[in-house]
Amino acid sequence: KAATTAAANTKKFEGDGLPFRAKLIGMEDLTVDRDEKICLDSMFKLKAVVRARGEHKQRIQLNLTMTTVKITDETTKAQIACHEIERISFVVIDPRDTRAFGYIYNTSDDRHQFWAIKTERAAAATVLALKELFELAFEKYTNDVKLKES
Ligand code: I3P
Repeated sequence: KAATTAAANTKKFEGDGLPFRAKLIGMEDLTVDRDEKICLDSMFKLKAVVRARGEHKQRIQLNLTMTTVKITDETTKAQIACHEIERISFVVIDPRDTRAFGYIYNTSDDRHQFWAIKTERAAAATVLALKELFELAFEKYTNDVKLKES
């Protein structure tokens, strides 16, 4: 039964994955791979940078697939980033803005990039979908381990 439920849950992440319209607030390297306060400080700083510039934020599309978060430019469709789920170590919701969230992506050369994103709708929907992906990935990992052991 549990397996059937998990399979049904994976459907929406197949192919191009689950899409979300959003805007890119900004990105910067942090010194840690998880810390709510450091992430929120970064979020406010990146928002201030956007305000100071006085330019529109870049419109993007997020696609959540089984293994990655893909970020593309909404207008040109050019790929901006492709983040493997297993390299995302922390997700944060902006308590002052229901449409903003961010996450830390750990690069292969061990940098901790914080990506700050403004979603078109409630950020909680995107964060919940991300959480589902983490759970599915963990489930798959534990099942693979069990298979190897049996
Ligand atoms: C816009 C307003 C929008 C914002 C937009 C601003 O300012 O704050 O809410 O979109 O950002 O330009 P104004 O009211 O002065 O037109 P988000 O809520 O999606 O951030 P943008 O220009 O970066 O798209």
